[in-house]
Amino acid sequence: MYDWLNSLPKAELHLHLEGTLEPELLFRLARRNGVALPWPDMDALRAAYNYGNLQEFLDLYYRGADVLRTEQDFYDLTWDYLVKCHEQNVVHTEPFFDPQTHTDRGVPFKVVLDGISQALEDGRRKLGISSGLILSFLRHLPEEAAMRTLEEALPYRDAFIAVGLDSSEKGFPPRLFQRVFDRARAEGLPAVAHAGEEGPPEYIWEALDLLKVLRIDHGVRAAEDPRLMARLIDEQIPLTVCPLSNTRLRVFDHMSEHNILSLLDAGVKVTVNSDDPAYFGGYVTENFHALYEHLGMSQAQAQALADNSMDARILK
Ligand code: ES4
Ligand code: ZN
Repeated sequence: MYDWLNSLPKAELHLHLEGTLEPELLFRLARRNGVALPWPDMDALRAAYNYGNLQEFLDLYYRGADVLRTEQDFYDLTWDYLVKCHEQNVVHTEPFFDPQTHTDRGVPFKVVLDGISQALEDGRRKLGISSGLILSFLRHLPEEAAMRTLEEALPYRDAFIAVGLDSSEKGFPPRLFQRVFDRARAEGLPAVAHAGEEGPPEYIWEALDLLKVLRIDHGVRAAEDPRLMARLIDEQIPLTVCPLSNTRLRVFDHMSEHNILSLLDAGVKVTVNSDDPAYFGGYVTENFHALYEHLGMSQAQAQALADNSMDARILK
């Protein structure tokens, strides 16, 4: 079954490039850049991959990203991910990057963007993987900081297909970012947003009605709100679900309790994605395989999930 799932052509629509930083590359870049790490070795780092919630993960994820300094670092990070896509028959990807994680440490926006963009271009040329980059704002920082980031990005407008919203969810509702998303839309940039991962269904309503998103990232808590479920089904709004992420961050205590197949069977346009694969124990195929192992996903359901991912692309 693993090989069959691996061979399915699929798109990945919820992937943080900073979350593809594998321990081997993290240590290699730390050495290359002379960055001191709080972990003595890779085993100690892997032992820290044990989170009680989203915030505990994010603290480690932002610490890890500190080794990314040069254009070559961002190229290497992105290229390694694309090779993984190639191995798993991910034929299209729409990855996120978080510019503020880097610009706030003094790494110039253009250094980050050029490294990523060059790798995506090589992915198209050498691996045949189509892609479109999503610029994501950190919601734990003020809206003004997101607005400055957008202004800094607009000279490179054509390097992006959309804007997104991520980081700590609870206490940072989508409504706080309405003006930034209005500005992005005025520039012709569509939007997606993380909502309903740890936050309530109300945040999903806000993402749809105020930020006017095309897709919801995660969105699994929509199941708590029947009116919202009816809307998602009626309008076929895609949810980019990340099963291994949800269990590692304790959104569900065990994969056997995950609601993705219930959502699929109810008619919601759900997709399978890896979120931060280096930190959550697997890339897209491993996420599909976990659904087979723990939820008894059928081949027809797997095919429907893969077809949904191709349909839900922003870049067609
Ligand atoms: C994230 Cl799993 C998750 N949730 C919200 N923001 C994120 N950034 C990277 N991974
Ligand atoms: Zn995410």
